[in-house]
Amino acid sequence: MDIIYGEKHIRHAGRVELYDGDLVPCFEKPERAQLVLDQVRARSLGDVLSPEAHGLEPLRRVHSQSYLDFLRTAWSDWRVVHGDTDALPINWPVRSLSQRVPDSIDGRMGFYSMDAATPITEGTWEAATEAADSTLTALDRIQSGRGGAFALVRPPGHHAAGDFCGGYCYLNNAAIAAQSFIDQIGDRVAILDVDYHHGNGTQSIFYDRSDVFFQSIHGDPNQEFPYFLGFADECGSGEGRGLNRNFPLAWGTTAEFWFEAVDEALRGITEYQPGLVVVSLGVDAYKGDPISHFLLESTDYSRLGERIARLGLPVLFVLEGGYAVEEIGVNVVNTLGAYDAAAG
Ligand code: OKP
Ligand code: ZN
Repeated sequence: MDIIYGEKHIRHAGRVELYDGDLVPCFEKPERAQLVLDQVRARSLGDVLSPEAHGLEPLRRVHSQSYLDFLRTAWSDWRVVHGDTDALPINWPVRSLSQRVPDSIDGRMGFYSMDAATPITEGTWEAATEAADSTLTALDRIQSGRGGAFALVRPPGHHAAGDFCGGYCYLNNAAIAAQSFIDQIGDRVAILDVDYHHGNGTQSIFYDRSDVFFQSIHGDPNQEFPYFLGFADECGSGEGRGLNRNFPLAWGTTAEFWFEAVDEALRGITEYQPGLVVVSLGVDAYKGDPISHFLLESTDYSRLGERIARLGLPVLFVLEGGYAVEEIGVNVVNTLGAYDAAAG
């Protein structure tokens, strides 16, 4: 399959995130994408192509203009006040607080974010927009009949909602591509999110929509980030009722139970008959992941790719999380290689 990879992601390299009460080096770092690229090349997965610019319009279809304006200007506004450090929020407009947008950059950091693990740096806007462009370029390749495609991107996207960043995510790459497909083709999209964390951003963007079927398999939000979305009783609303499905699983979940959820989700996709499947491919359900608590083996990712191929549908794979840098490339390419082999 075609792999889309751009180098601007290197410009997004946050220094620290707030983690278990400490400021620690960011888990979501440039090395991740480089190690995936190494494996893509080592195993000759396919042609590695550069992203093509698609402009801001596809981003506007998913994110609010005010959020995009914030993201584009946040670091330079922050720099004026705080100097040459990464921008991090520290206060959020919860419950009884006002939902008006404050003037100050500190206030806006909290307004447009959900956690203190998602720093905005000098290169964040460039990297995030390039990731969206890569994902849209991967979609173009699929539409020109090239089979599956892989957007090898960072920063990831599935926690980013219409108007906030969080969970290392700024622009929702998977949602932007799904919406672009709908705008161009008018057919339905199924999104399967296998990242260890619930894809709260993607869920919220399409929650009331009948043209996008979102399913996520993840750590139970009673135990795990993002804590405030991803429960099993979130089924979609209005026209989207029945087209949102969550599979929250406990810490310690092994492949046996994880694949029960995968198979159930794949049955749902077959029934829905979409024109495109987008896979939010985080590989942090892997047993060696430093911030996660599932127990998948590297070989399980080959099983995943094979099962996805059996759908017989065009599939756009988008990289999300995965922090065990030794194995992230192996796990990703196991998935994609097995998909290619089984899809023929
Ligand atoms: C991003 B992606 C829990 C800390 C959680 C944020 C995790 C973001 C994951 N102790 N910090 O879905 O891989
Ligand atoms: Zn994750």
